[in-house]
Amino acid sequence: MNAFPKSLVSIVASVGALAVFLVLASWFMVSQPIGPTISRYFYGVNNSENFDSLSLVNVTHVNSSSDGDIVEDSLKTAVSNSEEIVDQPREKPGVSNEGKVDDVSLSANETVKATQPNKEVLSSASPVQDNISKTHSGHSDCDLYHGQWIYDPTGPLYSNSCPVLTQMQNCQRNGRPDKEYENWRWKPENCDLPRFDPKKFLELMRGKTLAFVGDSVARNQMESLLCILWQVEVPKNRGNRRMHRYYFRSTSTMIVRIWSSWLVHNTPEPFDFAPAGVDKVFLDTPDNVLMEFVPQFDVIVLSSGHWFGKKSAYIMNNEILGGQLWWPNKSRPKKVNNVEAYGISVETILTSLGTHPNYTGLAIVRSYSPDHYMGGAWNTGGSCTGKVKPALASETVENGFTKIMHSKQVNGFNLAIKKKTNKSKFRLMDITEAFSYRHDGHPGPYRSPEPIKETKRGKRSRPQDCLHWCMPGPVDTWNELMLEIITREYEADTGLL
Ligand SMILES: *[C@@H]1O[C@H](CO)[C@@H](O)[C@H](O)[C@H]1NC(C)=O
Ligand SMILES: *[C@@H]1O[C@H](CO)[C@@H](O)[C@H](O)[C@H]1NC(C)=O
Ligand SMILES: *[C@@H]1O[C@H](CO)[C@@H](O)[C@H](O)[C@H]1NC(C)=O
Ligand SMILES: *[C@@H]1O[C@H](CO)[C@@H](O)[C@H](O)[C@H]1NC(C)=O
Ligand SMILES: *[C@@H]1O[C@H](CO)[C@@H](O)[C@H](O)[C@H]1NC(C)=O
Ligand SMILES: *[C@@H]1O[C@H](CO)[C@@H](O)[C@H](O)[C@H]1NC(C)=O
Ligand SMILES: CC(=O)N[C@H]1CO[C@H](CO)[C@@H](O)[C@@H]1O
Repeated sequence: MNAFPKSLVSIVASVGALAVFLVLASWFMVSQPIGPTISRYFYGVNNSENFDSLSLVNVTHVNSSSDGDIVEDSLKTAVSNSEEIVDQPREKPGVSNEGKVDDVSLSANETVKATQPNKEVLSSASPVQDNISKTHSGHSDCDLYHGQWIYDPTGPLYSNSCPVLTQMQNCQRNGRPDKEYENWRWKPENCDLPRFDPKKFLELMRGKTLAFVGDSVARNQMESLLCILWQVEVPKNRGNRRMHRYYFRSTSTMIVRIWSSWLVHNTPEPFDFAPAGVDKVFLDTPDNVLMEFVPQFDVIVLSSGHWFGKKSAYIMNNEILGGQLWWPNKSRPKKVNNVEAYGISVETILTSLGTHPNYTGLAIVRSYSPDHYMGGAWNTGGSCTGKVKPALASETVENGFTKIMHSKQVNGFNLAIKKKTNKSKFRLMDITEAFSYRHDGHPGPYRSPEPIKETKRGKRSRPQDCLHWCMPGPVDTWNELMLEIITREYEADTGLL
């Protein structure tokens, strides 16, 4: 067990099976009206060597979503897909586990594609991008998501003294000795991605509201954006019980964050044969808190994925169709595993946005964020220590789990586009490939001010964070991509191209 400085711990309960590590977290909150409680922990099953299947998750809701946000956050790691993978041969850590998906009986036709994630990723992503770019002209056609990381001595967009920066992502303050990871810029093949211009962003978002909705990785991006904007204006904290809100008075711009682990409805309450202690995730029902506020949001950035590693029951049509790390009756056919569940959840939330009578905004789906645990899983000494530069293409290790999650997400996105009826717009911010190179961008052991204890490898060591992103760091690029998407959208609309 670990103890972090500023924080606290609390919670957690649990139940179930396997090992639960309670890790504390610290949270740095600027004048939040209601002090959120944050708990963080890693937990997961023993799925040792197969780091491919690692995913991170966690959790927390302080109080249920019905009373709001008190969003808390926690980081937990769980081995994903584990039920399907646990029996896999250990000697092939680099081999993707998509084959396992086949073991699950799948009812939907689309699931068949799971066996060919590589092709699916490429082929399904491209058409979306093609379509999008048709609405633009000139430089706006440029594909932002294929390219390379180039060294840029200009340095980061803000310093780590930013007041909203969570301790766990403040790698420099936690003693990380190298700093070069802050100085790489993403260079799309055929154009340049402009350095973030905070004034331009606020001007574009004049009178508008941008909402980050999702998990702790959504928080990571939101804090990056706030730190960037902080350089030109200190916002007013207008958070309330249901959401974090920061208001920029100069342009009447609101930046909001809503916690939503899966983006769809979920509850810990017992349901049918699923007891308390396993989360019930209603894959065909959108998160009602998000949907309540949707009409107020001009831009929504959706972030999800890693919670599909958490122990859960998956429900559709009020029937339990599958589960993750939970399936008590082996003779009952399991129709939905966590990978399928992810794709379905993406389709559900986007379809709800795209058919909402009053939603006219832009929904940006941030694609699955890759993690980089090497030499083990998060809970068996997996590490990203010592990575100080982006990987070369030749060095990247294929992560089968990331690949299939990405393909399911893209598939859900494409299916939802087909069902759209209102004036909203959907854009896929496809960062997965670019960020697969950034094994150097995670806190690793420097997720707390006592990293020494964490640098030793081995099963006894404290888990590293090779999932979230240091700030400043590569995650800032997500906001540059987001600004580029918004720019293209708004400038196209107003004919300013
Ligand atoms: C987890 O690891 C422990 C110790 O190695 C072992 O006793 C236990 O059976 C494992 N559990 C699973 C689910 O593999
Ligand atoms: C939720 O909030 C209520 C009232 O605010 C409080 O009594 C309760 O303990 C909270 N539950 C949790 C799990 O924090
Ligand atoms: C699968 O697709 C085939 C042909 O496309 C169709 O006939 C069949 O009904 C589909 N099955 C399901 C479960 O959707
Ligand atoms: C993609 O573009 C094609 C041809 O321009 C169009 O028919 C189709 O409806 C578009 N799809 C989407 C999702 O916009
Ligand atoms: C397990 O599932 C099978 C098939 O659905 C069912 O026949 C059986 O009664 C279930 N057993 C229990 C203990 O629920
Ligand atoms: C949409 O807006 C109208 C008019 O304000 C309102 O009556 C209706 O309830 C809204 N519908 C939803 C689903 O929010
Ligand atoms: C502006 C617009 O097209 N709104 C439509 C959005 O979708 C809902 C539900 O399908 C329609 O009722 C709206 O007219």
